[in-house]
Amino acid sequence: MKKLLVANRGEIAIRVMRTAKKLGIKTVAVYSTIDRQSPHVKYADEAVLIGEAPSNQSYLLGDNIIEVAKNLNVDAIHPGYGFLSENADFAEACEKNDIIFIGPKSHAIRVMGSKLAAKETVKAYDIPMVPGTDEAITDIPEAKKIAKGIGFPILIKASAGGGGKGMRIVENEAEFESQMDRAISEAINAFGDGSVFIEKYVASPRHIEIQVMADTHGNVIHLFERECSIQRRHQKVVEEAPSSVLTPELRQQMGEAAVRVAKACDYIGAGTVEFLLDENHNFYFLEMNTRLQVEHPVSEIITNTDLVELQILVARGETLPIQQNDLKIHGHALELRVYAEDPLNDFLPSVGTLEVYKLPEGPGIRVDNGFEQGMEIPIYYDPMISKLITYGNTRDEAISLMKTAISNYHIEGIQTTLPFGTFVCEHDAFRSGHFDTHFVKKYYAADQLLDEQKAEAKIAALIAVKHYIEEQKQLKIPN
Ligand code: MV4
Repeated sequence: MKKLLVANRGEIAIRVMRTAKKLGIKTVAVYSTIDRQSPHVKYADEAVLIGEAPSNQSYLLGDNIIEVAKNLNVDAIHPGYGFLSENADFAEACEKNDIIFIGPKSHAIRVMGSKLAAKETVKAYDIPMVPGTDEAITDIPEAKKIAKGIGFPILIKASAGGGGKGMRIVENEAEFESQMDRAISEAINAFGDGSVFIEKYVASPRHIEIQVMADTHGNVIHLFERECSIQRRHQKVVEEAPSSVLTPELRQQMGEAAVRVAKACDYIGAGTVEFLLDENHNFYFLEMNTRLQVEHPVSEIITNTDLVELQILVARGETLPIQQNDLKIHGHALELRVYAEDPLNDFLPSVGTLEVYKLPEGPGIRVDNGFEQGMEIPIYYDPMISKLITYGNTRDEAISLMKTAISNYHIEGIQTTLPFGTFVCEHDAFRSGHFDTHFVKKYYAADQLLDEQKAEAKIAALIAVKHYIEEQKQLKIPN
């Protein structure tokens, strides 16, 4: 593999190219008109304009990207996350054009893209699943009987959904039919596929996911878990590894289950198996994400690995250089997603220019960044600017360093989720580890930040007064 094209933008494009450079592989960036001056374009050895700003006229045009790759003699395409990363047709088109798609085969992408096909595929592999139906519901009265058997509340999920899209809670029997009708018509509208199924609603779960890695020789390993319960409307904001609730036994059981899920779909490369963990520490398979995820750095840090490097080795047909027994957890890592969103204003996108943009640095701090001072945040794409990652020997160390790093991250011109990160790091529920996926809804309101900011302003004012008094004293030294 001599030349790699990254079909993405922002921090992930740079992240992938960083490892390609380390391995002596030439890099090609693609960009839309609005990204002409973006860091990912400057960072690459070559860069090609592929279209207009809207992603359906640029980053989503698989055929154009493959044309560019062929013209430049590209050996492999890394799709990053989002955009074409979970597009089975694109993975197939790469293969047909003799370009390595850095990811699993299209079969695995397709199977996991359908929640019902996924359940069907892993069924014979002894994977715990939430009680429910495993076929598309066609007979609503029959489904209602099943729902009554499971007990309300239940959840209706669209097979083509995922990541929280196409879900509906049904609180009681009386609203079953109407919610079912709505769920089906929503699924048809959103995904062109009205297949839905039902599951028991797990009321206060934690979201725990297992990182897996598989080579083309049948070796599959897991790289432990990430805890991703701190999310807002299915958008993760803070992730960490390891989770503070898993025992070594549970970690091993979940890890082994994740490996079986990967084996069930002949998985190749980096993947993530999502589980729900209930209050009694029962775990249930939810779905598999067939890409490198945003939050992969926390796993890299606690396992001392480079997941992009492993992806590339596996894509070249090499055997995984590490085995399960080589892996151990080292310390603790935290990640805060820095979004151009205003936590004081319902997390609305905050548009504008990065008038000041200075990254924190130092031991235990990693920033995966896609922007620089003076740039505007385009409205066309995901509003994530960077990921602030901290790590230490213990969870407390990582949290404390996160607070310091946030205060040394200087952003002016737009509002960001940095102050929200401070809120999380200072919250007792987070610090003690007693939280679930309802953390943000349950504890966060804008006035929490305002109170915190007022307290900080007060301290700043006191320090200023102290300085002033000291200065006055020095001025009054008699000669
Ligand atoms: C659930 C659930 C409770 N019970 N399934 C949301 C994302 C998608 N992967 C599945 N999701 C959920 N499935 C059952 N049977 C609760 C969620 C859920 C959730 C899961 C992970 C992280 C955040 C979440 C927020 C709300 C709901």
